[in-house]
Amino acid sequence: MAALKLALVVSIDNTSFDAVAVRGRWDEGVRMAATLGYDAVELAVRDPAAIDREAVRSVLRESGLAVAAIGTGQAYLKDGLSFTSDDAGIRARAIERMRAHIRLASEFAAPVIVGLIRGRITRDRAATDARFMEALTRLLPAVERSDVRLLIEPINRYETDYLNTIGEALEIIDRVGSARIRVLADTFHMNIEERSIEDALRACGRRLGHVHVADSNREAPGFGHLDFAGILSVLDEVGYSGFLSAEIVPIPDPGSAARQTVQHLKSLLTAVNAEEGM
Ligand code: LER
Ligand code: MN
Repeated sequence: MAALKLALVVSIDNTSFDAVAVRGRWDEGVRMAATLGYDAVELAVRDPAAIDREAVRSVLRESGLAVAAIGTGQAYLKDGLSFTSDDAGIRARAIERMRAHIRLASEFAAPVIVGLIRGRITRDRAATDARFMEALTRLLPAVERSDVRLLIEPINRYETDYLNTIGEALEIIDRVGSARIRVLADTFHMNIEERSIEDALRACGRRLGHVHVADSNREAPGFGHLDFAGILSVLDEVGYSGFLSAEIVPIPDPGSAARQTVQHLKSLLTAVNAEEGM
């Protein structure tokens, strides 16, 4: 089994998004992740212009953690920015904001997530696809210059009506035709939307760029009924060697949820490795 690395989502701002175990005291969150044995943090950033980069850099250096990805959902949730809005001004501001996220990501050698900021279906599906494709195409030069990747994340139907499945994201990725755009597979959303989580992961193949882990109820892995042993074994099959980033609700509390994730996934990884060695 390729050495998968564990990351914990930490929000710099005090977000209202519920599946972030650590919000507010982000520096304590980073230190906690390091203590619990995580390899990295995924930083949720509303606006890169509003964060103290030096402080982030110094806490990361001190804790020895990498940045697994930069999340951008708060630019949509808090600031209403969207690539597919009917309002051309909002679309332009969403692209500008994403350029700032790309610059930040490049400083931390991390990919950038295109999640809720893709927006919802406006007018019709074809018009929405065209707007989304335009945003991605306009961002490509910055992506290439900065040597980062964009990660398109399928999100379940209760949060958006646009791009719910891995197949829909792969179709867009193939249409853009750049190896710098990959898919982000989130086990919580996949449990709602996919016919088979394993088959959807197989369909990604090399286009799989990042993985969010949460159980069926969005609690830490092992607290619901997803088959993480099966998921890890398919990730191995497709040659995925990136991060498993815990995007989980803080139940029963942030520390316990974060600890449970490490314990559950590490014990499964040990079991998969032992089986392979047999
Ligand atoms: C983000 O990674 C996500 O999974 C969504 O549910 C909300 O942004
Ligand atoms: Mn996610």
